[in-house]
Amino acid sequence: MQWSYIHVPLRYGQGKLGVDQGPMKLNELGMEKLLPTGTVKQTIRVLPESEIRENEEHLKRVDGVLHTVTELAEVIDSEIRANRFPLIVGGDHSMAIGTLAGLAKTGPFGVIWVDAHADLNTGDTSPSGNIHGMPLAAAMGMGDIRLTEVGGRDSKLSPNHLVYIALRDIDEGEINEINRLGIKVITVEEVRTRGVDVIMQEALSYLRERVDRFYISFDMDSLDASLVPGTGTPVDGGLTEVEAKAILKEAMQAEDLIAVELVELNPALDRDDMTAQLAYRLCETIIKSKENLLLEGETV
Ligand SMILES: [Mn+2]
Repeated sequence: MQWSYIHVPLRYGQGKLGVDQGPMKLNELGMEKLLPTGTVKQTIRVLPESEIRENEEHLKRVDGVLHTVTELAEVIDSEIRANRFPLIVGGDHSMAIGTLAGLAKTGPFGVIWVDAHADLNTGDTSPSGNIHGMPLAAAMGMGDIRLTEVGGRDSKLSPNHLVYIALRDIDEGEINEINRLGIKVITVEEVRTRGVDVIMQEALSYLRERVDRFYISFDMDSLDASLVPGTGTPVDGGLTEVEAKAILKEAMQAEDLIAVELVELNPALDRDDMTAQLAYRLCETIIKSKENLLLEGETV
């Protein structure tokens, strides 16, 4: 299996400076050494700020987001078709509009979304107008047509092909949608009381009853706020490092996993690189688990 390492230095999906520096920070910490020989590396283009024209209150910097996710969708499509395994690092979570659209071009798939937030807002329900809170709505065909039509008109994701893990800061409009659509949610409490092995087996069986492959999108704010000062919207009551690694390890060892994404590392907000170092260790777990370089029970 050949890896495809994709940088997405996008920050226009939210308002804070610095999240665009996440991918380069990981490189500084030594990502190049972790990547297996033969990995194909590329960086998705991002518009310079001087070229951003749109700043609609309900969809901020939408042209900046669209520019990058449209290209990312094409890249993901071609990498999957080339039989490579994408590791996509961001960047804010609006980039997932591109990942989801690109994967959809290659057929149906399931999603494990590890995040404090549901990212299920539309321009109409979002309190902030930040597009990083909208990727799953867009993929399900909800919201502004410019976002839902990235990578084609059809809906990219079915609500019952999605499992949330670590959700705990949900907007009212999102709660209504999760209930209406019947989306599966696994809380931090369940991860802790039932164990990662059990909840991951449950998540994977749920998806496998419906689709034959899946991807995992990991937002740094799924971790507890005390561990991740270097992310834009930290939330208390999140995952421990051990839990996060165990979730990633279980996912990476599944043969039907087709891509992994790590988002919302913001080095400008970080304290002594602690969030960046943690993100780096998660990448180490991601790569070594798939390459079978971890010993049984070891989580790096
Ligand atoms: Mn997110």
